[in-house]
Amino acid sequence: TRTPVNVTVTGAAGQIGYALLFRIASGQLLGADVPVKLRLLEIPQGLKAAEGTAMELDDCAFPLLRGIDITDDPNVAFAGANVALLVGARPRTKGMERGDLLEANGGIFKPQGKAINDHAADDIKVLVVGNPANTNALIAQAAAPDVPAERFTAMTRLDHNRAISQLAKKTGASVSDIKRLTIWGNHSATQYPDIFHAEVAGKNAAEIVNDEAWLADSFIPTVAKRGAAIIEARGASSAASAANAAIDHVHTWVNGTAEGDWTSMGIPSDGSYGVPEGLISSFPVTCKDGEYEIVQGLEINEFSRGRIDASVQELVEERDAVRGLGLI
Ligand code: NAX
Repeated sequence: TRTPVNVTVTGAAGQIGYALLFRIASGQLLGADVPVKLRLLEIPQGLKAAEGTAMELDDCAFPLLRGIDITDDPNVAFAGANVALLVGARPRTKGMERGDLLEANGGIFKPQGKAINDHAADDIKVLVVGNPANTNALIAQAAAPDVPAERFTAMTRLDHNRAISQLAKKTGASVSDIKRLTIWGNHSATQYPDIFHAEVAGKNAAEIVNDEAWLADSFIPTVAKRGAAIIEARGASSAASAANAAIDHVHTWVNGTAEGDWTSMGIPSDGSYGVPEGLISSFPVTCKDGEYEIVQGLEINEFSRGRIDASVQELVEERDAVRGLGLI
């Protein structure tokens, strides 16, 4: 019998946590034959609600779930962690400046990065969901110098999935016919969903669409502002779709991308495509044997170049701001 994989989830009592934990415990994160132990990290005010969720997890009698620990101590939560999903974050409240937001999140992600550094398992894989996800991942990574930098990733898979769905609608294809779509840059309104290398049932997506105005005025803003549209419609931010994307991100990272396809992940740049080394930016990646690799050699046209550069510039500014605050 396999040893259980330790999965730590922060912000476990939040709405994404509620949509995520049951899917992890049912085997959808790592596979139907992989037992898991859950570690739930919350702030003291969230502990009681997390206990309630744990009661419900018990009540599902998931055969793969081998235990649930709940704590408000990062050093306990990340002890022996193999997978860490960093969901809990400080949201931007009215009137909050970007500097304040970054500082408040630094107060969360720096100690969590250090706890991962000191206590996680050697094979730890980290996904940061909590916003600003890319820069929070950078803060955690910088606080974990003993962990290989590439183990810290940020979630752009929700954007990736949103873009696939929009492109399928536009072309009348099914989502499973869409391949090789890319989200570049920051998980923010500046992100760039790129269809120039994407395929719709084996044909180039940009050629099929053949409508630059639709790309610029409809597709890109629809994908980039989808989070706001969900809040407007639902009265609450994306939760089940965000949890689904977190499941997809880790599942793909661990189990690999399909032959001929790739996915999008926020990862530390190695300088590819002119993205400054070390920035955590979204790239097209293939995954195999638990590791990812940036898809190389894609031709970047002028339309794409400007948009990638703009999003990367925002990441540079966020990095410089957290550097100025002494967070990295
Ligand atoms: P909620 O406010 O429902 O839940 C957040 C939870 O985190 C709360 O229970 C809170 O007590 C807990 N928390 C806060 N600080 C913590 C800490 N230091 N340690 C442990 N737990 C802590 O937010 P939810 O809707 O679940 O969203 C969570 C995060 O995901 C937000 O930052 C949100 O902006 C971000 N998102 C990121 C997305 C992405 O694509 N990368 C999309 C969805 C989502 O907007």
